[in-house]
Amino acid sequence: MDLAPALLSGDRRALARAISAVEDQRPGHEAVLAAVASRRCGVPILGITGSPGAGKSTLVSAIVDELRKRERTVAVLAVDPSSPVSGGAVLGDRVRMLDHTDDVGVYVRSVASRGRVGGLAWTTASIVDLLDAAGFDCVIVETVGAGQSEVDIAGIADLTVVVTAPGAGDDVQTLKAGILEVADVLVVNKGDLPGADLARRDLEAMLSLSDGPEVPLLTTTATSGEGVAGLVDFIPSQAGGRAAIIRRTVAAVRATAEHLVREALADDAELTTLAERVVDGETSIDKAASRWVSRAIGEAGPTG
Ligand SMILES: Nc1nc2c(ncn2[C@@H]2O[C@H](COP(=O)(O)OP(=O)(O)OP(=O)(O)O)[C@@H](O)[C@H]2O)c(=O)[nH]1
Ligand SMILES: [Mg+2]
Repeated sequence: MDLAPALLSGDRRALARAISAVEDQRPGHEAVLAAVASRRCGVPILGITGSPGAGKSTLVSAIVDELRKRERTVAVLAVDPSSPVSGGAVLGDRVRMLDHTDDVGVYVRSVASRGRVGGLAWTTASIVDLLDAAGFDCVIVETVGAGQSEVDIAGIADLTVVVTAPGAGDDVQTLKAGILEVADVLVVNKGDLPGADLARRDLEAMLSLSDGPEVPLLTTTATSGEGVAGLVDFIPSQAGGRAAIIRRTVAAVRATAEHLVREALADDAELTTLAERVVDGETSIDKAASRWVSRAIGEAGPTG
């Protein structure tokens, strides 16, 4: 089967196979990406990140419900940090998404975040391209906010939503590390729990200290859907076209380059020799490091 035309005509099995091909970097994946490239329209990408257990998946499900009420189709990509196998989705995610399995306007897929500990798989942006070309009105990417992933998702997403919830001890404290800078919208989920007001006040206090742009702060109860319509209102209603595609392609090229360089650097045969030269006073650590990196970049792949 020729994957690209089938995918473009709405064939879900072709889409699933194309995603697997990209995820595993199988032969032919570049051809599929090239074949669908002109059919991308820069659909709005919603990034959902935040504390483990904050209710991200439940919130995604509620957002899907709301989008469907508005007659918009949606693809959900759950980037699973724990599963080493593609499709070995978080069981919970699957169960919560079962509501949508009969709906052709909803597509749910999990991918593993291999190679980027706690972060996004470096192939995520290309998978988003496939979903964009497959004709969904909106793509949601859920990722656990650990390490680099907030930063990664902000590169790909048009709207980055950082989710926290009361009751998880020092949740709000852990949000401090870099996450406020990437949030376009902050959400206190589990608004039905007693600690929600306190969590909100903590975040307000934190936001008042930051000198970045003003970030809307919403409260949701994902389990009942309360507050979710207000969040969905922030999702752009139109595809962003070329500019949106370029923005996320920047993230894709960056992630792929990092991957290539990291792989090249993993071969440290020359490193011991360089270290010896540093120890013998023939060169400095800085010079040795930049030499090692230049060699890695030189060897990291085809040019063109
Ligand atoms: N009370 C209450 N519980 C909620 C709410 N939203 C989610 N939960 C519960 O919180 C737990 C975690 O929800 P998930 O949606 O799996 O959270 P998550 O952030 O996706 O979790 P990970 O992907 O494992 O990081 C589940 O038991 C949910 O039922 C809410 O609004 N109120
Ligand atoms: Mg989840």
